[in-house]
Amino acid sequence: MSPHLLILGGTTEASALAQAVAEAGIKAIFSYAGRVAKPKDQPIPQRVGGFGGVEGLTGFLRAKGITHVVDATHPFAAGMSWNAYHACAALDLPLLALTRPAWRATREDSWTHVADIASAVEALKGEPKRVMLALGRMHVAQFAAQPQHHYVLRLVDAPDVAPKLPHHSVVVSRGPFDVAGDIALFKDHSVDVVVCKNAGGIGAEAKIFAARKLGLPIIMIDRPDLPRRAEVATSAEVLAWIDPTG
Ligand code: 3Y8
Ligand code: NAP
Repeated sequence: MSPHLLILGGTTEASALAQAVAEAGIKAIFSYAGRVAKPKDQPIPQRVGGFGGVEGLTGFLRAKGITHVVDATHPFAAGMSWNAYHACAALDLPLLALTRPAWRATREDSWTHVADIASAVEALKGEPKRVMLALGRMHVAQFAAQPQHHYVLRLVDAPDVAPKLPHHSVVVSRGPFDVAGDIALFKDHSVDVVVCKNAGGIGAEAKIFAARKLGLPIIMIDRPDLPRRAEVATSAEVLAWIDPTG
């Protein structure tokens, strides 16, 4: 039976895989959660929106005759990854994760590792600072617990309601980002500290190099627990997994 792939997307690597799959002529569907107004267009059929939990995903996989699932979601999209793991186990479907290694601090870096968003908020206790919140939109409200800072918020879409932070600036910008741009951003906003997730990958790493160049400390949120599943780092490995005969 010829393969029919579901790519759970939303990352630079997922988009690269969609390109490779289109070029290889493999039948596939690309899936977005629908978190942003206009997700990037893909060269293969795409769908937007949740599936309705494990049950909804299982039903989708059956109805579409999906033969392979690639979890190419962001390392912090743990809910989707766990749902994919359980749905594929229920249907005995092959599941592969397309992941990217976590960033690692060098001797030139000054990182404070924290376990989650709440710990990052806690780590911001103290004197007012100018804080670059490179976390997107979904977790901004939690930082109202530390209202003394001026927050620089980088968001994919302009917020429809003003963030509930007394002192903040909004920068509407969708990545992938570049080092020169992030250095300029940090300088223009006199950033003192950067808060980010250990996303890994190339689309979000500019801020790591920019902070290093400017000697800025980083509060680094470590990754959540993800299911144990087969993992690869490149589109070529995914294609080989789908068709080992090449
Ligand atoms: C909807 C789909 C591509 C994919 C591009 C990558 C790189 C640029 C860097 C900073 C960090 C952040 C955020 C980020 C990056 C890539 C990648 C990546 C971080 C898009 C996209 C979707 C999303 C969802 C969005 C979240 C938000 C997180 C902004 C597309 C552009 C902070 C993650 O407004 C919202 O609700 C935004 C929600 C989940 C995290 C959050 O909590 O707000 N990504 N980002 C996906 C869907 O609907 O399924 O249009 O491309 C994808 C990308 N965002 O092919 O070019 O691969 O990581 N995305 C983080 O890393 O911390 C920005 O500002 O430095
Ligand atoms: P999440 O918390 O793991 O997932 C929450 C729910 O959103 C899932 O249970 C599922 O709903 C739906 N969902 C998530 N990803 C989906 C996808 N690719 N296709 C269809 N439904 C999806 O997810 P998240 O952290 O909000 O991430 C959402 C999307 O943004 C993902 O595509 C992810 O790759 C991308 N992204 C996230 C981050 C981040 O920082 N979290 C960063 C960059 C990109 P149902 O249960 O109804 O199926």
